[in-house]
Amino acid sequence: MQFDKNLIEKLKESKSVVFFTGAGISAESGIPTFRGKDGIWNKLKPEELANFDSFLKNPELIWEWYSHRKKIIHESKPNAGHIAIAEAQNIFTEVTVVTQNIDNLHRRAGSKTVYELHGNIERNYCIKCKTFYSEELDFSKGVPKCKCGGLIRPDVVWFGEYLPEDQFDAAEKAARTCDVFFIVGTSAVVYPAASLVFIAKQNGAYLVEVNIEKTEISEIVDLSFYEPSGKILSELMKDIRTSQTT
Ligand code: BJW
Ligand code: ZN
Repeated sequence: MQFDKNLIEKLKESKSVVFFTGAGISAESGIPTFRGKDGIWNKLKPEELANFDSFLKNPELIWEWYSHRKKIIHESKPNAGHIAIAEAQNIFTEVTVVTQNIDNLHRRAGSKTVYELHGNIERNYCIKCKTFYSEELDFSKGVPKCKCGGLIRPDVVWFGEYLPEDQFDAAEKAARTCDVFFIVGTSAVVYPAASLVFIAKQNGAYLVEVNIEKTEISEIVDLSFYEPSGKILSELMKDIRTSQTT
């Protein structure tokens, strides 16, 4: 990929960069996306599974879905896209990752400042007393229960639930103050996460989209790459580093 020289110069001068990521960045690690061409929710309706009422009605089914995804996530590794974003820390003064993913792959790739808007599949909590539980849950007697008798659920954000306030506030601040805002592998249809794109734009950030297809926000970005994120991000970081040494 031959990048425009002006883009490389612009990026070189940038100090604060945000990577806003979605399921597409983890697609190359073998984790299915929700929507888009190969999305799992072409077959399953998101709102029907990812909500608290469904969990109360049929916790076995919801746990079956999360246990299946947990297994895929455990067997996966960060890909070239996650690694390129972690490498960006060696290029820019400030790098913030704002992710909608629950898979922990940004941290595993080495990214230090990661805000998780929709939780993390490695944590769980009791719906009654809010006690947190680690990953090792006991499924031998069916859906895991807390000492207090309450059902244990994954610590993820379902439809109709508030995002963790500290994570969203920090993400919003980063979106407001960054020079460049990358939007990587997200359909940008889920709010309030997608509102960060508009916040970044209103505050003068340069918007770069990386996705394999057009999305809801494609019309408002400054630059788009319609190719897999692993390829684009690794080539882009390599070009910036090479140009820094010449
Ligand atoms: C690649 C690639 C490659 C593939 N390289 N790219 C009407 C209007 C506006 C908002 C609403 C509304 N009605 C209701 C709402 C609110 C609702 C919402 O946004 N709904 C819309 C869908 C209509 N939002 C909420 O409910 C949120 N909470 C909230 O609003 O609280 C306030 C409130 C409280 C109480 C009452 C009322 C309001 C919470 C949203 C929670 C979302 N949760 C999920 C599940 C998380 C846990 C889990 O993982 O199981 O989060 S849903 C799911 O969508 C998941 C994702 O994080 C999220 C976003 O998806 P993402 O990451 O964008 O993935 P995809 O699959 O959509 O896209 C992948 C992209 O990758 C595609 O574009 C591909 O092309 C691309 N791609 N390969 C580059 N190699
Ligand atoms: Zn409890």
